[in-house]
Amino acid sequence: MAHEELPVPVFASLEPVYGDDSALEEVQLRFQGLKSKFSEIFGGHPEVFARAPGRVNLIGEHIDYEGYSVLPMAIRQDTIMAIRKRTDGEKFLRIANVNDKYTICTYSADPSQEIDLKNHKWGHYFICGYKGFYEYVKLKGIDVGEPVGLDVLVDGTVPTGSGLSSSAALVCSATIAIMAVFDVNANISKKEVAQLTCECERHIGTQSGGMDQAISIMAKSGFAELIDFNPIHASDVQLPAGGTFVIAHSLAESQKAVTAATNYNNRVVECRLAAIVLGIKLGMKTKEAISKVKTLSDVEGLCVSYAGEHGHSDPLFAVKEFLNETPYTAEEIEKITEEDLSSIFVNSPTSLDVLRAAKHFKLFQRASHVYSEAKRVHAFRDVVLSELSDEDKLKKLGSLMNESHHSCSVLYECSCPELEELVRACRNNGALGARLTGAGWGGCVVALVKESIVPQFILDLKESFYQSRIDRGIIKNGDLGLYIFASKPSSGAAVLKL
Ligand code: NG1
Repeated sequence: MAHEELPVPVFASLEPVYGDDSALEEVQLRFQGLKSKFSEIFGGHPEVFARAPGRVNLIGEHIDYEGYSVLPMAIRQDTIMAIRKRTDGEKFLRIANVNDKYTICTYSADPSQEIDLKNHKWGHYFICGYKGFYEYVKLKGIDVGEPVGLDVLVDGTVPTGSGLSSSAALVCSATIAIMAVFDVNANISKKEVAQLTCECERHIGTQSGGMDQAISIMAKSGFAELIDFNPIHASDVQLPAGGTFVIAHSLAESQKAVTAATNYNNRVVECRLAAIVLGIKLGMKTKEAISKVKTLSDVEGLCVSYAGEHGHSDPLFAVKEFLNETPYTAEEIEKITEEDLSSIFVNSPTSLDVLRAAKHFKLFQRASHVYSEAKRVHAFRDVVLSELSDEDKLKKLGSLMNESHHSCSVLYECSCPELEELVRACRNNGALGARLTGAGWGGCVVALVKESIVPQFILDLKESFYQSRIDRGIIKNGDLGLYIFASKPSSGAAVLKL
């Protein structure tokens, strides 16, 4: 059976998840710590544990929500969780964290509760999984009885606001912990869990695309994955020998949920508007375009046919022809759509927030990024599968990463000064390619570096980027390993019965 058709695995020891190298001891201590803190806070023992990793996206940024394939790999850093059902009739969810920075959050056990988006709390991510779980079992007609109280303790090592998907690691581990404690996980495929957890995370108010949850659930140790959507499908990508991905934090924290209206969701809305305008210009009836066209992939066929009529094959040909480079005002778009933007997005409160916050819409730039980035993902995979030598493959992959960064920075405008400085520093210190990874506006850079120079690369990057920040007290010298590290593709989510 295909890997993604299997359920999330259940293990009785840590080795199948973390391997048995020197780091295993550290993980064992972490789980022991989780157990003892659980009994300190709640008394007694957890019934089951769950873990879900963060990820680094190698290429394919801001295109998952447009329906295009992406190419991430899971990292070792993860969120682990201990959980137990209450048997005393108490109907509260108590979500605690081993890190005192995150104070205990208490919620009712009512799965239909609304998440208070205006008052952001870390525990909300657990509730995303909780609500999504109940929606799923209701839809599938699975009886899990009346809601009961839950005691939960979380320990996360994915740095937050870093573009490494700490939020998805938390949502995914919450969802599979809840599935495991209600004993329904054995009948649900990873593919379904990936789809479900993506829908779960949307409860936090970001219109996220599904890449992070898909890789967190479906990752395989040793492989990056090409993830396709609609339907979700993962194909293994074996990266060429001799190269290592180094992840480095720009130290600018990206607060995705808080800045959604001007950043992340703004881009989702701009892409939809670009797609609708293209649809209309390419001959769709206005009403039809507005109701049917959700993403740029929906009108790619029309763009390609138009390009074909003019001796081209690239959808960008239609973008250049039909979208203006100067930003559009809402009124200018409304002249084309013959409908108010607020009525187009009437069913999406988070999009209405975007419309209220936006001054103008850069349709040409966003569509150009999406179509070109989608092509780069396939070019990346084609290089990996090609007959080139490993050395030549690595060079080409590095160039594609550089092109991707340029597009994110100039066309999609999701970079920031710290990320730009760090990308430059990586390239100056010998990276074959470097780019922002994840949503951007802060967070991490991923650099492709020849394995033989990794230790020197890290030292040089410390000197050129981090030392001045250590001197200014922004980070501690001893914590540097949290902000810059090499990463191998690691394994996906698991349930642990220890
Ligand atoms: P991060 O970097 O984890 O915030 C976000 C989205 C992805 C994807 C990337 C940009 C969520 C949970 N994740 O990732 O789906 O769109 O941005 O490529 O919203």
